[in-house]
Amino acid sequence: MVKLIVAVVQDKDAQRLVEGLVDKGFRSTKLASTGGFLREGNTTILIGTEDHQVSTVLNVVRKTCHSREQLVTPLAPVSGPSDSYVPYPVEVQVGGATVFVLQVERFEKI
Ligand code: 2BA
Repeated sequence: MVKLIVAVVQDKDAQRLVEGLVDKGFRSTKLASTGGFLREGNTTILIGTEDHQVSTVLNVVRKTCHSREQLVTPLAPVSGPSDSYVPYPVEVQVGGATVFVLQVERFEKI
């Protein structure tokens, strides 16, 4: 059975992840993506693999992707008085990786 692993990772970790996957013989596709919350660039990696290889792929992700603190300055509210609004930066923890493992109905190389 084939699985598709979709991993959203930080740009800083993407190259190491792809290299780690190549070292273990996995194929992957790297897509430029943007996080909905921070609205900053991140990287989405697609990995098609066999069921029994999923845990090996996840171990490579664990080894290569790290979580980091990031400061975010909230936007001013859309309604209400904006002159009294003081935007305090808040800290969010980003990553190591957000991973989805999907069942693949059919896989063909043509
Ligand atoms: P962003 O959406 O830019 O989110 C960056 C970080 O901001 C998140 O890190 C989380 O710590 C925080 N965050 C996101 N939404 C929030 C909210 N509504 N309230 C408070 N804090 C929030 P991660 O959770 O590690 O996510 C990193 C990136 O992974 C996300 O970037 C997004 O591109 C992707 N992602 C995370 N969860 C997802 C999901 N359920 N579906 C699709 N993509 C997801």
